[in-house]
Amino acid sequence: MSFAGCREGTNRGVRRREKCSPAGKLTRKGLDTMVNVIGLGYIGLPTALMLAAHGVEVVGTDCNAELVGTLNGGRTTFREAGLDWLFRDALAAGVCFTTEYQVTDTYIISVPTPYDKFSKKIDPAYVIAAVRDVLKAAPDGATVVIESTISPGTIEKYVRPAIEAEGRVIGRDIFLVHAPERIIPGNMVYELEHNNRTIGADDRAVGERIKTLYASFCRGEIVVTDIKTAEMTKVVENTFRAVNIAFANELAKICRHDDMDVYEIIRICNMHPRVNILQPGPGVGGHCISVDPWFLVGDYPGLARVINEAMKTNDGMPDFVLNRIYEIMREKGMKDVSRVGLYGLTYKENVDDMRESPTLQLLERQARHLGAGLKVYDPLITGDVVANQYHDLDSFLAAVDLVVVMVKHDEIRREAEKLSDKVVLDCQNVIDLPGVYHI
Ligand code: SAJ
Repeated sequence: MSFAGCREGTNRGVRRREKCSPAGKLTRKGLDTMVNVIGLGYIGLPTALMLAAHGVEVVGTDCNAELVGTLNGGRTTFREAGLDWLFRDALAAGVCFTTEYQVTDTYIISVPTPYDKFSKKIDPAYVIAAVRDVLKAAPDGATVVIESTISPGTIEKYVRPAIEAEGRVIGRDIFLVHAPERIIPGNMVYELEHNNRTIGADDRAVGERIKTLYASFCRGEIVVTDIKTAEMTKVVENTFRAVNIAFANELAKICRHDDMDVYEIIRICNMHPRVNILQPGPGVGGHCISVDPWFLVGDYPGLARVINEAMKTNDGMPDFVLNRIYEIMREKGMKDVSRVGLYGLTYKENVDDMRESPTLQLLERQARHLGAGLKVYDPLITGDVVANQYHDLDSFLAAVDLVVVMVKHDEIRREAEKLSDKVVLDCQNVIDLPGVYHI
């Protein structure tokens, strides 16, 4: 299911509150508001459901009619622990989904923010289009909350001018807030409820009002600050993690060079009270850690040097894995690439999200060298997305001699014994069998 945001001119119309709102269901928490959540993807949907399940009147809007139809048909659009339960609670509480923008006083925009791979800058088109569409519905006095991850200065550079161009005065007609999301795929529902949050607002009172709204479900501490600080904290959090992972990946390369055990070294170092190194892996995927730090490189190319190198290190990992495959095949006298299988297609374990996945990056690198034929399997990807893809573990294993563990899904940890007669390159350090190779 695509969560692509809507660009210009896709506004499906404006709808008045009463048509979509269930009678008698206002605010157990005393919040006299209806929230229109715009963009029902990985962030917008859980947020809309969480608000609704906690007594806030919510209408979810998305330009993708198929997605809206699926939700209205009583099905969620992606797999996530606890999401289906939350969905049931929210439906019982009266949440509804539409392609139309609502007339209300609070909007939460959570549309995607892709980045331009060449310039490394954010592409704010979806956010701007959503803001423009919201303004067609929003009455004077409404608050527009941007949840989408944006680079520092995006609101100043693009969102404020978009609002002013419509003749609306910020701080009088429209109030702006940035409330960046922080939830981790795989544990979203729990983290939505328990993580601390940041609210950036021009106006303290507006920030406090939005804080009260999020506090309807969020048990963490909610800090109110200014918009630019909120924008920056979000990107810095993901950059910190990206740089830490890059450090681990660089250590893996150093240790490989002199045949040292990087995992043991990191384990021991992390016993120091002030050291906390993350784990090396076959690359960094997802739409956050592998993307957001580039915003800083794109905007501050002369200053963001460490970040730039870290991102290049992470981006180089699929090539490093390809090289390890080549080394192992040579060592074992293996010649047939079609007997090599990649386990895992998603960007990390136990999610069905393939955005920027290291396996897809690796396959692309291989294709660029005119290579092909690697077999691929992922228990969470049911559709056919790449060539030579398998849909069950046993037939995948029967077709390969060398298994490359790219993703540590629960399945492979459970079924590790099935790899005992294979050559294994374990890029995730989860297979405890003799003779296993590592990155
Ligand atoms: N990875 C490693 N080594 C590690 C940890 C992760 O190689 O030790 C890889 C993963 O395999 C994956 C990638 O990094 O390919 C990113 O995965 P992740 O689990 O680190 O993070 P995301 O992208 O799923 O979610 C992050 C989270 N940010 C932080 O922890 C600072 C989450 O809280 C954010 O809300 C999310 O980005 C976001 O939407 O920005």
